Amino acid sequence: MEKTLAIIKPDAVALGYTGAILSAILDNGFRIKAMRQTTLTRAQAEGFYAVHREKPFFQGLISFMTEGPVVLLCLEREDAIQKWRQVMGATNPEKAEEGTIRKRFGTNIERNATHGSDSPETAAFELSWFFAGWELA
Ligand code: 3AN
Repeated sequence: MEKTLAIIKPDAVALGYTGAILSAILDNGFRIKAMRQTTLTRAQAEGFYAVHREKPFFQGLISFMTEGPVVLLCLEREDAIQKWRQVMGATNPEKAEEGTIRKRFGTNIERNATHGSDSPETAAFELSWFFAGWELA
C-alpha cells in the first residue's frame, strides 16, 4: 500500500465539485486515510510549492491556492502516486484525456481542479506538510 497527497483546489471546491471528485476517488479504489477542508495561508502555500518559487507562474499559483477553501486528502492504495496522477489527467485540462478529473472539472493549466504528488519523495514531504504522523498511522 502506498500513500499520496491529493488536493481539491479552490476552483473545484467553489464550483461545487467536491462530492463528484470524492466519488471518483472512491470509485478508483482509493481509501481516504485523512481529509480536511481549510483555507491555506500564503506561507502554507508558498512552502508547499517551494520547488516552483522561480517559475513565472509562482505568484499567480499562490494567489489562486489561497483564494478559498481547499480539501486536503491522504489517499491510500496500491501504486497510489501513479494511479492518482492517471485519474487526474494531464496538468493542462485541454490536454487531459476524456474522463479524467482535470478534463471533467478543470478550467485551465492553473485552475486545474486537483493536485497529486509526483514521486515517493514529494509524497512524503507533501503529506508531512499538511498532516501529523498520527493522522496517517
Ligand atoms: P502537476 O500539478 O501536474 O504536477 P506541476 O507540478 O508542474 O503540475 O505544477 C504545479 C501547479 O502549478 C499546477 N497544478 C498548476 O496549477 C500550476 N501550473 C503549472 N504550470 C503552469 C503554467 N504554465 N501556468 C500557470 N500555472 C501553472
